[in-house]
Formats: sequence, C-alpha cells, structure tokens
Amino acid sequence: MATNRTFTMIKPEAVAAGNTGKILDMIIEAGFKIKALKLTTLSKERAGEFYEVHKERPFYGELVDYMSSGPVVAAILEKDNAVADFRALIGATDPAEAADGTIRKAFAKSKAENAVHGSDSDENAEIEGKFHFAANEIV
Ligand code: DGI
Repeated sequence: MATNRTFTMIKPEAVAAGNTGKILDMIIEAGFKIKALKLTTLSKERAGEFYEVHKERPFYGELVDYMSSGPVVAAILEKDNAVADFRALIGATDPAEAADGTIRKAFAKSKAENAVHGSDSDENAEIEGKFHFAANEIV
C-alpha cells in the first residue's frame, strides 16, 4: 500500500549540538510537510522496543544506550514518495559515505551518531509514527 508519510527522529547528538532547526529547515525545503512534531526522550526500554528489529545485531546495546542518552525530536512527515525521498535526503548510514547535500553528510558525527532516523518502509513508517504519537497529536 502506498503512503505519503514517513517517520523521523532527530537523534540525541544532533539535538544537543543545536542542529534541530537547521535539520527541520532542510526537511521543509525538500518539500516535506510536518504532520506531527515533538521534543521527547526515550527510556532504555522504549529505545529497545523501537529498535527491536536490530536486537540480534552486535551494536544493539550501543544503539539503545545512545538513543536514550538525551532528548530527540520525533516527527511524522508527508510528501509524495515520502519513505524513499526521505531516505535519499538523509543519505547513507555512515556519514563518510553520505552524498553531498544530505542531512547526514552535513550533521552526522559517525555511523552510530548519525543525526537522523528515517523509516525504511511504508509499514514501518506507520508503526513508528504510532509508537510516538497519539491520534490527536497528528494534524
Ligand atoms: O536505516 P539506517 O538508519 O541508515 O541504518 P540501519 O537500519 O542499518 O541501522 C540503524 C541504526 O543503527 C543506524 O542509523 C545507526 C545504528 N548503527 C548502524 N550501524 C552501526 C550502528 N551503531 C553502532 N554503534 N555501530 C554500528 O556499526
């Protein structure tokens, strides 16, 4: 099923570095509309649940520790072809491999501290959006 929405989080190192506004500007400039937005935190338990799909991967513990280390900005975004276009806008997981003009190229510090999350499928966009937002928080 096609959807025009994706889900993102601006990750702790990018929020702490004061890059939230610049990243939101890039997102809006690229044509995404913000349908939901909040500054929030993830407990270790909630971060573990959010990234459960990665629990067999060797970096799972580090990922959970990192994502619960400070505030994040969560958002639901709308645009035609939202999931694929947003993945293109954020760039490769490792900023050393991310293309010029991408958010990770501009703001990520490392493969682990890589500035932003972007859903990898329409199905996950829906699940992840509902994980963070109640129906009355989405416009
Ligand atoms: O979809 P992506 O976020 O681009 O990448 P992914 O689904 O392969 O991995 C999810 C997140 O896990 C990624 O954004 C950052 C983190 N990660 C990936 N590889 C490593 C990692 N974290 C650590 N500490 N070490 C890694 O090798």
